[in-house]
Amino acid sequence: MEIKVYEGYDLEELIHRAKAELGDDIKILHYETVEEKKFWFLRGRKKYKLFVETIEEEELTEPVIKFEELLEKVEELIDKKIRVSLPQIAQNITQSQTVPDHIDNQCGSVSQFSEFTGDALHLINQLINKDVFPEVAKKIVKEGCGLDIDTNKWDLNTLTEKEALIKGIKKYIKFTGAFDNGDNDGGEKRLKIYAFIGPTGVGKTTNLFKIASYLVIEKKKKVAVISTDTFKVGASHQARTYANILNIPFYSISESKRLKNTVDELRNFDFILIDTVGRSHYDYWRLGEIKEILSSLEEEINNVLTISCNYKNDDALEVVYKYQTFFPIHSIFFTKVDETLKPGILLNLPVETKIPVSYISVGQRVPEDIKVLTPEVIASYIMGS
Ligand SMILES: Nc1nc2c(ncn2[C@@H]2O[C@H](COP(=O)(O)OP(=O)(O)OP(=O)(O)O)[C@@H](O)[C@H]2O)c(=O)[nH]1
Ligand SMILES: [Mg+2]
Repeated sequence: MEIKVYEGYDLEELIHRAKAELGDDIKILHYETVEEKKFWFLRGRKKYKLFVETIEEEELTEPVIKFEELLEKVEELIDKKIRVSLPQIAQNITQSQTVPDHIDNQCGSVSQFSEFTGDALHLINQLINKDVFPEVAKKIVKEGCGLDIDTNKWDLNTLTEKEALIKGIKKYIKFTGAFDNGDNDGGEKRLKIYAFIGPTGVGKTTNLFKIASYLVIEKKKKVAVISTDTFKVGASHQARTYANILNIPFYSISESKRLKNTVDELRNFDFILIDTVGRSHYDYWRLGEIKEILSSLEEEINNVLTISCNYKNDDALEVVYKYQTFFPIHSIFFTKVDETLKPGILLNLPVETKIPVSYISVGQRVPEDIKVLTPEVIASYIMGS
């Protein structure tokens, strides 16, 4: 683009000149007048300055746009806009307490919150900020709501937001309680086997020994540990050291037959905790190997899927679904909650998969950094209190 200036005494003539020179498609930006005085006592003559924008050849030719490509781009932009602005929009709604018309019209997804008002909206917003899926947040918050007569919208009917959250958690999440739950109910004594499975480095071995410590030291249970992790260098040494400190039997086993025989020998124990080698959920071959070893046992095995809270929500869901195709999962054991500010995974995973949850690991210290999961514990971590 270039700007040309034409000067003369007749404006129309200047326009003609510009068109003759640059073609009919010129763009006139503006013109100004100046008075040209030769002597101070004479009236000056009016002179014009015409500013014209020249249009380049390329600009004139019509751009070739494929309709499908354009549509794809527009869809992409809308998608991006919705994703980026949802939490912000939720916040706006919270502040104004009502859904502004223009937002509702512009972005259909926002209307998913329009049935809520007041503290309920505030709580939904808080959950979304902790990376809770909007659908999960809505479901859970609704449990602690009643219909507000004035606005005909859902608002909290509990004293505090935390109470509402706990109500929703109780409705949608199942809790196994501690692994020795029900042991003192006078029922028949029975060997319980828990196998810790999950991706690499999530904290299976460390947390297995936290549980072992609790069962041995606090509950005076007879506990043995079997490690099927003969793959990782030093794994057996790490586990054996923990077992020695607790003074409990420890076995390192890589064949299904030996596992069966060892479990037969430990029949009079209260608990056998099995540590497995960490495997990627995409490594079907290796997951098949773990399955094969464990399936040699006739006894029921409670498979504890260990997942780190600093996993992305979608990745964690993928881990659960993939592991589920190999193992029936007794419970999800969350770890490393101390490594994230947004533990929405604590709600998303159990609500979406309907698998019960058991424990949460809150640091590296063995044995103290562990808690049995309850609705109150989850609510505290989500609310950051
Ligand atoms: N910050 C933090 N670190 C943890 C937690 N739980 C375990 N860890 C650490 O995570 C690291 C890996 O723990 P491991 O128990 O060896 O993990 P694993 O799942 O057995 O690993 P593989 O056997 O290699 O698959 C260790 O440094 C642990 O101390 C936790 O709750 N918080
Ligand atoms: Mg390990």
